[in-house]
Amino acid sequence: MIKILLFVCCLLPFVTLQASLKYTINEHWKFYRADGAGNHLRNCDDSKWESINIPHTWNKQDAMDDAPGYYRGIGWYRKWLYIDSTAAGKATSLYFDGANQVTELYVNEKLVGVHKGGYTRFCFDISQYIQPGTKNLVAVKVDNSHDVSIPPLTADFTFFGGIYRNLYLQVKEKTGLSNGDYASDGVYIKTKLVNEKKADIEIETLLDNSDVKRTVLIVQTIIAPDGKETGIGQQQQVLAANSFKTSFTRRLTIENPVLWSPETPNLYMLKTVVLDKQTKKALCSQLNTFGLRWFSFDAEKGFYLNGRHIKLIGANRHQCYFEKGNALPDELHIEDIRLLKEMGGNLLRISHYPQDPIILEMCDKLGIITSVEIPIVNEITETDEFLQNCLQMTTEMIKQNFNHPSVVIWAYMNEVMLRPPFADDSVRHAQYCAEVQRQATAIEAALRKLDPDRYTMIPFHGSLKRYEEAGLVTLPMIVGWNLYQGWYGGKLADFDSFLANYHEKYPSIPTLITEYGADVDDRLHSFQPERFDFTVEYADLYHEHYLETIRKNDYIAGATIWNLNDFHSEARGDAVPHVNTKGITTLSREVKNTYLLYKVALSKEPLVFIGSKSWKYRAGTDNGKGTCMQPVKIYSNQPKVDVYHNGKFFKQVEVPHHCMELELPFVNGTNNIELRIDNKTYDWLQVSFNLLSANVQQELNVLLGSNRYFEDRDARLVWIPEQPYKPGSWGYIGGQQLRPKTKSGSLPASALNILNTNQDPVFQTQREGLQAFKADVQDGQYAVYLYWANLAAGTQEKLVYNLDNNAVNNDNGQSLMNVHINGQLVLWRFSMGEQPNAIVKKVLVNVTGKKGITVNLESVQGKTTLNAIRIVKLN
Ligand code: GCB
Repeated sequence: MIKILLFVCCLLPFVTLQASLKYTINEHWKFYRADGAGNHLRNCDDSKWESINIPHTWNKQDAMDDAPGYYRGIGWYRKWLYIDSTAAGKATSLYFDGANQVTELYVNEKLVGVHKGGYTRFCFDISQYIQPGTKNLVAVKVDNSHDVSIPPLTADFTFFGGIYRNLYLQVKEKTGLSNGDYASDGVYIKTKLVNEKKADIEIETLLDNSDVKRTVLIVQTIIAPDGKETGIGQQQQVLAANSFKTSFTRRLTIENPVLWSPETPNLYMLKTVVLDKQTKKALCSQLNTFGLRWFSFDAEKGFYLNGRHIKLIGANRHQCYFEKGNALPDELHIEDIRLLKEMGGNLLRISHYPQDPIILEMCDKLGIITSVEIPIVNEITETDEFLQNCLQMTTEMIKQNFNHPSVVIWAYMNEVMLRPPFADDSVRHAQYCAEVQRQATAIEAALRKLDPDRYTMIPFHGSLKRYEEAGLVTLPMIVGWNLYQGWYGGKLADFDSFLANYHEKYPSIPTLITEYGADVDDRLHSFQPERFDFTVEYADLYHEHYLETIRKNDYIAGATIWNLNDFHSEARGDAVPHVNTKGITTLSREVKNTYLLYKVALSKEPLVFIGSKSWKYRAGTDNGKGTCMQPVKIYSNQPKVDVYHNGKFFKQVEVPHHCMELELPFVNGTNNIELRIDNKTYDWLQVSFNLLSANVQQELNVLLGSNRYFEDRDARLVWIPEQPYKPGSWGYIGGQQLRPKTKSGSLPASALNILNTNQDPVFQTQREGLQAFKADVQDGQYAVYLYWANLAAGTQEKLVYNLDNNAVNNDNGQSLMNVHINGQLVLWRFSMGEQPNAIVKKVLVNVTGKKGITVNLESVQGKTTLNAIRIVKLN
């Protein structure tokens, strides 16, 4: 051994680590969103094709527009790629970090290969197709059509098509580490046994040789987190001509290992250098990061890392971003992991598919524990082809991500029994369940074989019976629960009872809460929050309740909020159409109230925040004292906070469970709110308040049929909830709030996507059957704007994950009405039309004789309706 060490030490200084090149080739691509014969041929005229850079998706616009659906089909990419003459006699490949979802690669008109699946990496050897020293035609056909044999089949997220992650050119010697093992980098570092005293490691290395028979030396050095080389070893290997994935294993022990944990994310490195035995020339070199830790899940006590109990709390993440779809530059991926870390999160469920490699790199680096899963969502196809694709993704996921210390769980089949397709046919249903179980058993076996040192998990939705029927409950090592009691149905306390019952029945299965969340459009507020109103205040209540339950029950090993970020889900309506807004940050990652709640609860630093940070424009009626009392949320992990209002001490408040609500007397105009402890300012917010006198002076914006406030940030104005008319004031006369009916109740607002507006909530509530809206304004000239949208239009797709909250058809037929303002007919036989279109009618009104404004609605057919009204004084 000493001899070997001496030899290696003498040898390494002469080794250059540039034996292989790998760099992105993302620029100067031509793109065409359609199929076409001959697109891979030299003579194809691509001069009119779009010029784009990768990462790229072709759906970033149509996934957000008003037309239902988005393009799911073929797109072509072409590029003339210069490959240097030094690539002659080497192994050249193209390495894709991800393209959705079937990719065909052509080089110089020849088909090189096909890859199926939109979320894992893949690599094609193009050595025999290229001409080094010249430009080579690379043409890539990508297809994101629905394909019954490729998961995901359906899901609550948009399947953006395109080459949406980095694409690399790799040039290596013909002999070296293999990239042909499911696009892994050919080195698997297995941390077989780790404790405080030692770590037993097994390194499996795979070598390719597309050359003549060769003898190589593989020199592997461990570099400790402090930069010192701790273990060095060398092995000689004879590689037959044209031999691939030749495997050899080396075992070693690291004494007194420096452990990896969320607080101390220490990383080791393994440096592998492959040398030609005779010439001593370095053929290949590579650095692999790994970490040393041990962990276990206990069904009663939760999660242990390095022998220490840790409550795991974090979030799920989807990979999309505002106006970018899923095509993100690295820095935006990195920012998400930073956001989670800064919140105090220590767990990331990488849902529902493997993500960009930088995600796990950042989790390793920042100390976030992770679970990664393959994208089987909601359902399966009962074929072997489907299962084979699932198994291929399983293998890719594990092999490509094997060395990350942050990964502790491999998962699959998210909510696979959500809506089994043959629920009404017991025989067929039993067959489907049996097939789900067969496929799950095969995937579970593959996971355990490929990686015996990590846990497996299946995330279920809140119906234990369905998973019992499919025989899935005792199959994985951990059961994940996606629970939405108090959102899709029931009440908040049902979360606690559901889990307690489950745990009593299956006390020996470790439990994670893999999802829980409530939608929030952070432009919406309510002082009477209720489920499905999309307000900040309801989501606050929801998360405050869930967080407390999760923290106080040890058998709940941990939980991941659904979701770290709002994400695209094209078929959704709701307050922000095409977006699932359960994020604790928005699509462009502005933090919501709920993010602040977790940050305060999880952080060890003293923190104090004013809630509703983004609610900068408020309005309300004068209480006769020149103020309007409205609540403000305060988050703090300190027991007492001093509140200052417009520079004056207002009150000292106690914050018992990280948050409290304070009624503050808002004045007209600027309201500076400041939070101090011991005279040190911790947080500060400026709110502009529109104090409405009982009889409107300047403007009035009222949402009819609604208890919500809505902030129009473009116009910097606030919509307020309706009230009944009182003389000397304003309000509706007659009618009732429209509450769209669902199977099990009703909704506070319509979930329809309102066409031709991005202020959907203004149109999504309605008062029906009303006789009038009256405002006792002073004399003068006014613009009166009347808002409508047909909320009975039945165009919204029914969403499976909405459970019983899809509105049932409430079409009462067309309504026709006449509208009079101050006795004058302004709209005759007015109809809202068949679509839920945003309609705004503007009428100028002169008010004289102290008569105020009265809008009368008279039914010609069906019920009268009005969605919102805005009155603005012109002079
Ligand atoms: C779930 C699904 C997730 C959905 C989420 C929701 O249970 O696993 O994909 O996005 O619910 O928001 O409904």
